Amino acid sequence: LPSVLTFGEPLVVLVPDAEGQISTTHQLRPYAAGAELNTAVGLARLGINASFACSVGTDPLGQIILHSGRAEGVDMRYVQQDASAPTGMFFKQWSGLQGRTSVYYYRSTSSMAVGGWNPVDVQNELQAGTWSWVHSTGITWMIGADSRQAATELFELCHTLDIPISFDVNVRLKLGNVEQWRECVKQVLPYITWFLLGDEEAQLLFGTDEVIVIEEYIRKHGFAGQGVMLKLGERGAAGSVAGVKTEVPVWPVTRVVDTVGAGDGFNAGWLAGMLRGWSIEESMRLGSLVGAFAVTSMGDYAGYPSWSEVVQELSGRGNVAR
Ligand code: KDG
Repeated sequence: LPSVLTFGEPLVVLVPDAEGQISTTHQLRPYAAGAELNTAVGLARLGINASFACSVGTDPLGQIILHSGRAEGVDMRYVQQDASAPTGMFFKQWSGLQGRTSVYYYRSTSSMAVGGWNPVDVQNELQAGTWSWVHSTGITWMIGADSRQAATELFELCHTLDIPISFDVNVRLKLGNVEQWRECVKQVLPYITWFLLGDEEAQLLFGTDEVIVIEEYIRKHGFAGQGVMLKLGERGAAGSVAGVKTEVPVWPVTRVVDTVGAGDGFNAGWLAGMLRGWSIEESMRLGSLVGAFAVTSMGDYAGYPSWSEVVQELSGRGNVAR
């Protein structure tokens, strides 16, 4: 099977054991997270060779990232360890309402944001043909100037080498305003093969969540790739490839615990399908299934399924509500 590289900022997330305010919680559990690491884990669980590149601090949180990725079977050899800055982190606060989670970031001084990440090793491996697909998100562009520079160079190199790129915009307004996010999209559009986004992001950036309109718009602004994948939450997902629309429904879930990480899960499922040579619709259905598993638990990727669970679900046996 082909192998994938994802790159971006990993974060340790601290999740309270119980519902309620963090200020009155006594137990917090650390999990590895970060959009691109989540997707790498999702791919690895689905049997796809996945490597992850980033920089972490030489602190214990960096160890959590390394150990967690390795435990999931992600190739972590391109994770640089940087003594100059710590690993980023965030807290999740669970409101107890359906899938509502607030997040609080502590990342502005992280190794990826200010440590001067310089992935020369990744550039060499790209040139050597190690990966057949690359995935990242807009967060990598928005956390700091060095990260943006390194990420742009990697995308330029992939483009030159004809390596397909999927890019999920992953808007985080705590990292920049809408105008800055539009700038980021404009900058990457010429390099990417697939543009992935969620419905709220579509409304923010383009004022519509009609996937065909979004594809038309980005094609007028430098996009020359394959198409757009739009994640619509409870409405499922919609894709547009050269103006042809494909829709899949949401995979039903009995109890939504936390939706953070579901979009990254969708990306992993969709990509795993595409890399297995499935049709776009089948790949989207797999994305939707992984997204459904994702919302059943509190860690970002804790709920992602293994390949055998996926096979069980797709064959109509088993139940997503666990
Ligand atoms: O998609 C999940 C991410 O939101 C989470 O892991 C943290 O990378 C993160 C971010 O920037 O929000």
